[in-house]
Amino acid sequence: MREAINLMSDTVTLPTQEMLQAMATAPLGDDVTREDPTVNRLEALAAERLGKEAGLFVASGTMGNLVAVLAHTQRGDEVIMESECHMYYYEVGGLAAVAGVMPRLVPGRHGVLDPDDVARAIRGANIHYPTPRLVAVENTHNRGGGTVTPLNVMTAICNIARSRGLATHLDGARIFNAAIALGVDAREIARPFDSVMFCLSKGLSAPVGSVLVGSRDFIERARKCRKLVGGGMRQAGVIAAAGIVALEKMVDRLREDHENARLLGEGLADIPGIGVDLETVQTNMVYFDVAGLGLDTRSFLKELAAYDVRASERPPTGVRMVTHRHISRENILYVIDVVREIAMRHLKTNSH
Ligand code: TLP
Repeated sequence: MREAINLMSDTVTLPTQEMLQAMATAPLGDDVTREDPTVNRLEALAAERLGKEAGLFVASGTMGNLVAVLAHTQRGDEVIMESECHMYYYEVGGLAAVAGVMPRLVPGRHGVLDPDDVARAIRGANIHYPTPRLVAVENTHNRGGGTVTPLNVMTAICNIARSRGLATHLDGARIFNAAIALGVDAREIARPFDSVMFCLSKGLSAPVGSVLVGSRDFIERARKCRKLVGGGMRQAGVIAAAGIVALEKMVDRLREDHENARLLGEGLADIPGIGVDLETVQTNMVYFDVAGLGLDTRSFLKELAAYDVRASERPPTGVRMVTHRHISRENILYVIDVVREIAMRHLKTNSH
């Protein structure tokens, strides 16, 4: 039987042999008292790679974003963010439930914010208003299609925020995908932001973990916030060891995932009844719509599963496919064939 092709997310990637080896031999200590040499090494490496003073290893991207918000804000403050961003959409309402902040949503274009809209969303001082404290940007933008915000746009947003006294945070879960797409060092993307969170456990293939980076002062506060949410891990070097390999060895290969996503997007765009906006296929994601086949997301995914292909749902009629290390060019060609077969079947049925 053919092995299942799992395009649900790049989070499904398994650790490499080199990671497992590093995990087995990593020097360990108690990280709550900063005595885990492997965690310390990962945090320093992450800070250096993103051009910031310090880093903090966290259990997940969700925890990294939450800890950043906790460290930047006080309860009742307002945080300006894109309407479809992950922090608002997929993080269990932690912004409200834990940090007690008010999200102020600004619609972007495929997830990319217009700096003028951000400027308009920042309110002046008024006895009636919450205090605007933070602007959060997501690059690459997940629900936007894995889209990339250009450097000049990020700089403009951060300059506006700073001039109005607000801090800036980047949800850079996939910052290295953005760096490859923009053809720049990830430091350039991180530069204008006060804090950046990025994930080791997505395309970079580490089994667990994300890193939050920023100034020494900010990370000091964030460390306390991490403890508050139960994220003080002990011999965490056993997982940080894989993160070091992820950063040192796994970044350049993300290029392949982008090429495969492009191949997939173009292949799907050619199939009648499948709607793909190729403009949004910029990194390792392909979003498409199956309404043209007279199907909803659930029934399409069921048919896809019969061919051992998995993808994630964006109901009512949307589907997301994410390319990663376990997806080959040959897999992509197979998936395009399968989708064509499903489409032909339905277009024929519909025309009867
Ligand atoms: N995204 C996941 C989940 O939404 C399922 C995915 O499959 O894409 N920021 C961004 C932009 C993300 O895409 C994600 C995860 C996170 C933060 C949160 O990271 P984790 O899953 O480690 O908490």
